[in-house]
Amino acid sequence: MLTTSRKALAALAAASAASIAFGGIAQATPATTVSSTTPDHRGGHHRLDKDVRFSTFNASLNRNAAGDLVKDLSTRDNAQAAAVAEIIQRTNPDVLLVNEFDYVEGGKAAELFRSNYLEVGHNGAKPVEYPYYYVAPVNTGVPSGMDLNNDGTIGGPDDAYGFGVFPGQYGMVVYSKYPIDTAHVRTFQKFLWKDMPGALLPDDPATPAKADWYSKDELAKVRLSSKSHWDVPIRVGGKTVHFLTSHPTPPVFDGPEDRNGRRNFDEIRFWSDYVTGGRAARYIYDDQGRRGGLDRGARFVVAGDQNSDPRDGDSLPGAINQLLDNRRVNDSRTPTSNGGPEASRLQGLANLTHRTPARFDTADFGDAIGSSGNLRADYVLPSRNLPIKASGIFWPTLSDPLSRLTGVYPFPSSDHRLVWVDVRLPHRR
Ligand SMILES: [Ca+2]
Ligand SMILES: [Ca+2]
Ligand SMILES: [Ca+2]
Repeated sequence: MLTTSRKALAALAAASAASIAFGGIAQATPATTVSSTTPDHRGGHHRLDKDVRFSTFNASLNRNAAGDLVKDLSTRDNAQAAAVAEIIQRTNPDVLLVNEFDYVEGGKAAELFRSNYLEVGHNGAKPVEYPYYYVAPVNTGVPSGMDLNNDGTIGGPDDAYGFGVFPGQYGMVVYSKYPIDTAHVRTFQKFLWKDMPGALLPDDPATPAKADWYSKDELAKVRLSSKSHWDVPIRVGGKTVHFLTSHPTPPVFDGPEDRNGRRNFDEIRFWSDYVTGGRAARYIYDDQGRRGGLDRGARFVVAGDQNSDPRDGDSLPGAINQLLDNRRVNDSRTPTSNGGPEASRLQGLANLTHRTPARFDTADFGDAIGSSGNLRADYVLPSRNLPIKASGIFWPTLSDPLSRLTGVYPFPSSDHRLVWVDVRLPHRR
């Protein structure tokens, strides 16, 4: 998702906010080598342990109208979908979250992308097969019937439960080579923001009352998750890994009340409390009415475009650190690329003042004057009990032929890069 500095907001507001803000702009990244470890289910060799590749990719496979994605994926001719699919084939994740993939009831778009793009080899890349996938409704584009942006009228993308022009825009899909324990999926689409203790509810600066951007009546309905939060249990060799997926709102496109920055912070906090479990997660309830977070010792991987760089950009200070510094999270190894530092050098501007090393960047926001520059926005964060064996970001340098998949603005695939992490699971004997 395109993130810009507040300076650029006026210009953005004047333009068509929806398409720019959430930019269905496709862009790609040069690739790094990703052949380091081969899980034994691929090679067929018996091993005691299993390395499993978890991945996240904000693929910009959102469209401007309901039905457009299905139309695009119904043929094999969509160049952007093909570039996205080839990136997935070149990196070959075992378990993959795709952000910005419009939700279509019954999984039609997810199935079309699988059959027409993932299972078809592109430019010599091997097809990838995902027997399992998971999709569910999201809050984006769902009319709230309330004036949530306080502009005096009700309706439009900014008054929806999450920013979007139609229900399901900017949704997400999980693909897996391993079985998904669908019966035990937990979704948190409808969790109310006010029910998080100490929630950073925004304040209307024009009134003396505190935390009153939303009225009491609105707070009784305002949801925390801008898309959804899903706990998708993956079954690997007799073990369960909870794949914790979400896509917190960009912390921009609002006013001095910073309702999006605050929501972004609390959307990230949700998973931190969830994996901490026990008392910290007591307030949590899912869409089925069950309470609490993960058990101590559970295995998990948090994945998604969190729209927060630890040191740069516009998210609230400490937002992503809620996860990075959580003692249950393994951040011992940060994925890197060679294309990120090259793009940062070539684009200059805000990148010149960044403090996060450019080799950690996962999103290419650098070209526009006043932009936030390139950020570390996309994360794959395993639990402490899952050792990291390898990791990477698919962002090849321009001299690599695969950089045609990531490219430069306007991007052939997405403005975000695929991030992957290989973790080791003890194999059942
Ligand atoms: Ca409104
Ligand atoms: Ca106030
Ligand atoms: Ca950067």
